[in-house]
Formats: sequence, C-alpha cells, structure tokens
Amino acid sequence: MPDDLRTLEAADPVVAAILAHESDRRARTIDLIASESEPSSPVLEALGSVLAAKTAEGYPGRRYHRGTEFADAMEQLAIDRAMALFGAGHANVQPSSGVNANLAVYRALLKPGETVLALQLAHGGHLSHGDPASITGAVYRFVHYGVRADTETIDLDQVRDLARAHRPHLIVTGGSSYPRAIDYAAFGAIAREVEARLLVDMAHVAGLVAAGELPSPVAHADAVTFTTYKTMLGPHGGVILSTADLARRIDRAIFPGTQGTPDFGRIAAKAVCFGFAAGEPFRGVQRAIRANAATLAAELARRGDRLVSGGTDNHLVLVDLRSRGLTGDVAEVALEAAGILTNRNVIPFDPGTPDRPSGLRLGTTSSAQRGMGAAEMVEIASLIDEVLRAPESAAALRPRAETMARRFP
Ligand code: DSN
Repeated sequence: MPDDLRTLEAADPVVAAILAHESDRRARTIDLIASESEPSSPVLEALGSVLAAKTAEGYPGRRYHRGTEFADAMEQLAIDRAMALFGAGHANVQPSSGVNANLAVYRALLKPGETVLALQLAHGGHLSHGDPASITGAVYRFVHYGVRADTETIDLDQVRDLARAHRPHLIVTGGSSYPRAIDYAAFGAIAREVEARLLVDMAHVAGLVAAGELPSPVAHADAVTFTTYKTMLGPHGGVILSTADLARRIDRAIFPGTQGTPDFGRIAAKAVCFGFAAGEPFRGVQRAIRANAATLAAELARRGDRLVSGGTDNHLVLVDLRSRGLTGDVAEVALEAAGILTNRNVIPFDPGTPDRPSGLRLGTTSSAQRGMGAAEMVEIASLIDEVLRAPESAAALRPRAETMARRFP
C-alpha cells in the first residue's frame, strides 16, 4: 500500500470527515441515553487492533482455523477476567450483542415452543424477552409478568402465581427500562419452586453490579447475560455468565448454534473493559452514575415530574410525560434541539405506542464518565424543564447545554 494511503484521512477523507463530525457531535452534546457510554481510548485501540482481522471459529484450544495462539490467549484472558469480576462458574465472551446472548441462552436451555416467563417490555423488559416483534417471541411460548399498578415495581406475587400456573422451563428477569433494584433471591426461590431455570439479563446494570453498587444476580441464576457498552463502559457486544455445569451447552449455543467466527477485536476490547472494571477508578465512576441519577430524579420530581416507580435505584430515570401534555417522541426531538440526547420510551400501562409513548428515558452513565456531578444534574434538570415547558423554543437553550458539554470533554 502506498505510504500516503496508510491513514484513514489519506485513504478515505469522506469517511474520516464523518468520524470527525461524530467526535464533534459528542463533544457538543449532553448524552442522557441510558444505553450509551463514552468510549475510552484503550477500548477503541483494542477494538480496532490487529486481532480484529483474525478468523477462528470455536473456542481457545478448540479452533477450526490455524494461527490462533494469540486469539486464544486474548479470549482466555477475557473469559478469566469476566469470571473473576462477577464470581461466575463460566463465561462466554463471544456474543456480538445482548440479543444474541439471550438467544443463545434460550437455545441452550429450551426446545422451541417451551414456556418462558419474562418481564413485559412496557414494564421494563426487553424485545428479546419474547416480544412478538422478536424472533424470541416466535420460537418460544412467552408469558409475561409486570409491575404493580400502585408501586410500579415488579409484582413478585404475580410472578409466583404465573410460575405456578404455567410451570415455565425458564424465568427471565431484568431489562432495559426498569429503574429499580431487582430481588434476585426471590426470583431464584420462585424458579426453584417450579423447577425452572433462571436467566437474569443485567445488560443495563452490569457495571453497577461489578462495582458492588447493586446486588449481584450471579449466585441466584443459572445464566446471566449483559452487554459491555452501557454501564460496563466497554465496546459494543454481549457476554453470557453461567454455572459451570452449563458451560458446554452455552458455548455450543453460541458456536455453532447461533454465531460463526467471533470478532476478536471486540473480545480484546472486552478484556480491556473487564480489566478496568476490576479497579477503583471504575468503582468511582459507578458511584457517580448512581449519585447523578438520584440527583437528576430528585430535581425533576421537585419540578413536578412524575417518575415511574417514584425514583431510581440505578442509572436510569423514567419520566411520565403525561402531566406535561407531551409524548416521548416530541420530548426527545425538542431536547435534541437543545443539545440533550435522550430516548422516548414506553412506560407501564402506557396508553401510547412505542413510536408515540408517554415516557422519556434518561441515563447518567456518560455524564458521570465525563466528570459531571450534582451541580450539573441540577442545571440539566432545569434545562429539561425549560425545554419541556416550551418545546418549540428548545433550540434557544442549546448554547447553555453546549457550554456545559464543552466544560466536560
Ligand atoms: N436495549 C437497547 C436500549 O436499552 O437502549 C439498546 O441497548
């Protein structure tokens, strides 16, 4: 390759320009998307490293291609770090996403058509927990539990009643928009009573669990899935933890069951992520994520917003916009015009639709990583309040958000 084509900027200035714009967009905006984090340089370096070019189906020591000694070393390192971090009997670090991780657990533990009991999407679950729009809902028979109407927290009595009535093969808990801590011990007891397996999807809260900020599900569940790009602060991708006796079934469900060759750049970046997650700086970020969420929730509530479940135990806040006469789609567009990124979200018992829901989901991972604290959460709550009072004038507030964002590069 000619020397002048060895850098991206020289080889493809169009792509380089889009990437430069994306970096600038991040620098100018305040990111409250609960499923995002800021990519660190070591994670990005590992992600785009030479290992990204390696093809090797199988597992360390059991590959279908040659030249795999360093791919093996990297995958084993990631596995060992993940097992140590969470105290798990087994880890599979190959899932390309959280959905793939869940799909593989279903494939490992269920036959098509078998019954699964899971948290419904609008009550905080996830599409891959048997939503009719997901392949998971087409292949398995899902029954859904929800939250109580009065507390908007998981109704454990309903979970127990449905488990006794339907005798599911698998019970699933966790999800994408549940702002409260989950009683994993209670789920473990219900699963044992009806002789079901238990899967905990901790995609959103894995970093808080790793840091000891939230209780761990590992001792109570047969399998635990999570993604590495939310509170874990790592690359896009998924992970499955399980008990040691399920190791072979889980591994075979990923390869050859549902995936081919893994992305070893991603596995290298996951190893970096797990290494970082074992240290004090990571725990400091996780404490800040929770503290920021608590402050943001309190400030919004003080300004009259109704929060689903009344607040938060984790990194996310779910705002019921009905008292403001708004829907989530209108709010997220107005907030983006003001330089604040969020996402519309269904809420429990939502009269709206996924495209026009009653809720707005906010998360504090990026803000904590960037060093924002209580004072910034007060200012952000004030900005959100002003935007939602007059969405049509949102763009006028953009300089305030941008000035704050630039103070925390
Ligand atoms: N599950 C989606 C979310 O929570 O936003 C993407 O990770």
